[in-house]
Parts: sequence; structure tokens; C-alpha cells
Amino acid sequence: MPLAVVLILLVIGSILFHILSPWFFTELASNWSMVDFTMNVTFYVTGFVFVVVNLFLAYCVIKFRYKKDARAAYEPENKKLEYILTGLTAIGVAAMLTPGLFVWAKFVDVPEDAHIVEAVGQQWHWTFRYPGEDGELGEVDAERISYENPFGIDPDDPNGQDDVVVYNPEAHLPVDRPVKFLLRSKDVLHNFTVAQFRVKMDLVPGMNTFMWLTPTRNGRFEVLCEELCGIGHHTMRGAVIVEDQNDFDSWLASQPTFSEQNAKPAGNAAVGAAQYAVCAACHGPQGEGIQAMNAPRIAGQSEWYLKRQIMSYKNGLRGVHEDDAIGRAMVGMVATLADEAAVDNVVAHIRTLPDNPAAATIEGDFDRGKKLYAVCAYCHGGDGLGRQALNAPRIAGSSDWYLARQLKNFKSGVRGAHPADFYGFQMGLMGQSLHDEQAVNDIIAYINTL
Ligand code: HEC
Ligand code: HEC
Ligand SMILES: [Cu+2]
Repeated sequence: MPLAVVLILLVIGSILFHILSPWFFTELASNWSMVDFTMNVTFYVTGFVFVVVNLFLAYCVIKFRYKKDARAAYEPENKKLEYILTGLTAIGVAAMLTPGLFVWAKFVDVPEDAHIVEAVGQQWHWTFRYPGEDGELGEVDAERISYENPFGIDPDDPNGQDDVVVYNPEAHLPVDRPVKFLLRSKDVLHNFTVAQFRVKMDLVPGMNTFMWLTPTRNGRFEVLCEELCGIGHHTMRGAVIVEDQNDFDSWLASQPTFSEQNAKPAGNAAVGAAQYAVCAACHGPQGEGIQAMNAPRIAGQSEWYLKRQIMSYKNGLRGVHEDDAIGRAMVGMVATLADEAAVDNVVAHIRTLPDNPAAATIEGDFDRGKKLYAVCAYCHGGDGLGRQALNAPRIAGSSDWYLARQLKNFKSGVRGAHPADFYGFQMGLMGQSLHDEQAVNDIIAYINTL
């Protein structure tokens, strides 16, 4: 009897959970309502069977429970019952499979007028490419892939010159226009997913895959990788911004093309030296860092990372959290760098400063720190010198009090809180693995020895 009660409660509980739980489809933002229909059909068919079978089981437990004098009836064959059950099962299975076939037929039939966006996945980052005015993507080759040329575009291919390469994992799409995503992976299996679009597709190294959709609603949607792709899999986020055609056009026009990017002059260290005079007040004349000013060592840090941080301060992605009084000190300072060229110049100057490691000020348990660092090594390198391909900066030789503060800031969300600060957010998720202040000190004690 208790078993029957449990079964009945299980059925009632499941139905209530389905109706009352807040976890269901996110609001649709594409043309793929057919996918929702298909999933709903599957839900109702399997839900119906679940309810009927469990209630039948409960009924049998009650009806045929042990009675002293009762005898079981022997009835091995019941043709009529078997026909009914086979028929009902066949109808149920067909109901679940048929809509899927129609969806798939539509999914592989890309509309002629779809515009093209290429999305490339790598551990743990997305990049996007638009074909530019000629509508044709340039030839690519994995051998040419580098930080400056993340897609490996052939510099001699005329079709590639006007390609727009978006390194930041943030793609824009015009609303109500079909788009075909071409998908490639640089390393392992990934999966391009925007939950609100309902369609998703694997990225397979060595293969080109695709998917298409028509965004139907303006908004900012998160891109997830839905293929377990290594230790940072959960940090592989991006965004798709759906907007009106006009806004999209002006965004696209503001992005540099492949040839414009190649033509950009390198930073001028001599010009940068004059601009650095302001910075020296806090970061020291040699970029060695001044703890009393809370300003870290920046000498010896890589070019791409320095530039990204300065641009983040400039663009309001870093140093904007209300609890980040120290970070805000930098925001006013970068205003002295008028444009991107000025940033390039000052960074070129910082690169000429002597690379002397900062003095250690933090003590901790080296052995525990070494164990904890194993995770960090995937992105920051076993030597702590940073890995450009993974967007993770050098941390060896940095001011350790600064590293400790950053780890606390990442953990508490003071750094990496802005929705467009993907790299800060990524590190924020990794920072969650350090559970207490002792762990921070231990790991820094280890980093100090690298
Ligand atoms: C008023 C003092 C001050 C001045 C002047 C200043 N900074 Fe900073 N800077 C800071 C502080 C404080 C931080 C650390 C912020 C934090 O903890 O989040 C910082 C952080 C940075 C970082 C980030 C380092 C990292 O590892 O992420 C860079 C890059 C940087 N500054 C460059 C510059 C440049 C270039 C200039 C000159 C244009 C400059 N700073 C001027 C105080 C200053
Ligand atoms: C998934 C890759 C990844 C892993 C794993 C990772 N980091 Fe990071 N880390 C990053 C990225 C990306 C940044 C740059 C953030 C930015 O640009 O704002 C960063 C930044 C940092 C910074 C700030 C450096 C500075 O100059 O401001 C520190 C400190 C840091 N990481 C420490 C660690 C430690 C300690 C671990 C191990 C617990 C770790 N990271 C694991 C990707 C990673
Ligand atoms: Cu992935």
C-alpha cells in the first residue's frame, strides 16, 4: 500500500512540477517555433505514458495485493490487448518522430537570401567573421592562424581584404533577416548555442558545419558552448546582439576590415614615452609598480594584454563597479590617452621598460599553492608567462599584493561584472575555485617562485 501511495504522489508531483516550475523554455527569439512544437509533442506523449503507466502500476499494487485465499489466473496470450498496445505505441513514436523530420528538412534547406557569419570556436573563446561588401569570405588556412590573424585569412586573397574580423566574442545580427552561421573549430569539439534561437550545431575540427535562423526579436543573447570541451568549458561564453538593420549597418561599418587591420601602424615608443610621464606617478618610472599608490607592476606585461586592459578602462568595462574605488583611479588616467593610436604608443613604451620581477610580499603554503595552480596553468601557462592564444595574461613576476586583490575582485564580481567584459567574466568563473583567503595566499606564494 505505501508503494502505491508513493507512485501516485510521484505522478501528481511531476505534473505539478511541470506546471509550476520556472525552468522551461526561454522566450523564443527566432523563426524556429517548430522546434518548440516538436519538444512539446515529445513532452506530452512521454508525459501521458508516464502518468498512465505509473497509475496503472499503483492500481495493480492495490488491486492484486496479497490475500490469503486468492489464486492467480493464468492468461499468457491476449491478442486483442497486444494489438491495441502495439498500435498505441506506434502512434506515440510516430507522433514524436514526424515533426522532427519536417524541422530537419527545413533546417538543412538554407534560404537563398541568408547573409553569412562565420563563428570559430577555440578553447575557450569565440570569434566571428563577416564577409564585407563583396559578400564573399576570403580563403583561410589553419597554418596562418595567429593572434593578429585569428581566422588564418590568406593575405593575398582579394575576397578576404574586406572581411570584418571580430575578435571580441560579440556578434551583431540584423533582426528579421535570415542568417547562415558557418562553424569551424580550431582545437576540439565545441557547440554553438543560443538558447533563445532553439537551434544549435557542433563545431568539428577539420570540418565546416552550418546552421541558419532568422532572429525575430531585438536583444542581447548569451552564446554558450554546449559540448564539454575541457577545463574552461563553462567559461566559453559570448553574446549575440540582435538589432535593427540601421544599427547593424553602422556597427559593421565601425569594425576594421582585414586589410585595415593589417595596415595599422605599430605603436611609437618615443611618442609613448612622453605620454607615460602621467603613468609614472603611480606605476613608477620603470613601470615597476608602487604599492602605496595601489598601482601594479606593468613592465614585462605583454602588449596585447596591456592594450586590452587600457581599452577596457576607456570603454567602461573595467573599474566601473561601485565597490571598485581602486580600479576607478585608473579610469580617469586613461582619459589622457586620446585614441587607440595613443594607447599603442604608450604600450610600445611600456614594452621597452626593464623586466624585473616585483618583490614578494605575501607568504603561503607553497605545496598547496602548487596543487591549486594546476588549473591555472591551462590558461596562464605552467611558467605563469601567460598564453596569448587563451587570452590569459602573464602573472609570474607581477606585484603579488595586486594579484591577491584581483583574485578577490574576480571572486566577488568587482572585476568582470560588465556583460561585455568577457575575459574578466571568464577569469571570474575560474576565481570561484579559490575558496578562501588562505587559498589565494598559497597560490600566490607558488606564483612568486615561477
Ligand atoms: C592615479 C594613479 C594611476 C595612474 C596615474 C595610472 N594608473 Fe594604471 N593603475 C592604477 C591602479 C590603482 C591600478 C590597479 C587597478 C585595480 O586594482 O583594479 C592600475 C592598473 C593599470 C593597468 C592594469 C594592469 C593589469 O595587470 O591588469 C594598466 C595596464 C595600467 N594601469 C596602465 C596605466 C597607464 C598606461 C597609465 C598612464 C596613462 C596609468 N596606468 C596611469 C593607478 C594608476
Ligand atoms: C579559462 C582560462 C583561465 C584559467 C583556468 C585561469 N585564468 Fe586567470 N585569467 C584568465 C583571463 C582570460 C584573464 C584576463 C582577464 C581580463 O582580461 O580582464 C585572467 C586574469 C587573471 C589575473 C589578473 C591579472 C592582472 O594582471 O590583472 C589573475 C591574478 C589571474 N588570472 C589568476 C589566475 C589564477 C590564480 C588561476 C587559477 C586558480 C587562473 N587565473 C585561472 C583566464 C584564466
Ligand atoms: Cu567549447
